[in-house]
Amino acid sequence: MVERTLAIIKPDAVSRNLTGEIIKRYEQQGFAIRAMKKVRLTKSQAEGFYDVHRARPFFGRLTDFMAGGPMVVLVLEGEDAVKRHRDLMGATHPKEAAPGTIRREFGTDIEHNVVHGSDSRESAQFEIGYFFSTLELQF
Ligand code: IDP
Ligand code: MG
Repeated sequence: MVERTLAIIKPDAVSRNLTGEIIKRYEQQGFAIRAMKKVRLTKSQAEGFYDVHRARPFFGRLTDFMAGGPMVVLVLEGEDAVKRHRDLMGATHPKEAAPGTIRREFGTDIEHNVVHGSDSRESAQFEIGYFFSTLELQF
């Protein structure tokens, strides 16, 4: 089934000039980029995005990091996009991520793992709406 998912090139990757390298991989895997922009979140906007993790011990560090610099957010579309994108990203901890995945190749540690991807169709819908208006998703 053709579906959409949200990808984020996180602030660590943007500051390390990895944006182009990562976008190239999305395109090489056949995803259509339906929307894309560069944004910098406030602390409270980062907290809203990661609301499901509010009770976790790493929530403060995670949201400081995500608000710490600009990021690139994209809507990727394709067959089975949510899972295919998660497979391309690799496991949360870069050391546990499979060879060839984005996190394995570029991630530093569990807190600086270069990319985000929605983990279900439901979270994709919430996350896409968090960053993009209907008007920005019209093509
Ligand atoms: P995911 O990004 O692979 O979906 P989640 O469990 O949703 O992983 O966690 C969101 C983000 O929070 C991760 O990408 C990572 O940056 C950070 N994180 C997750 N677990 C830990 C942890 O145990 N310690 C520190 N940071 C964590
Ligand atoms: Mg997640």
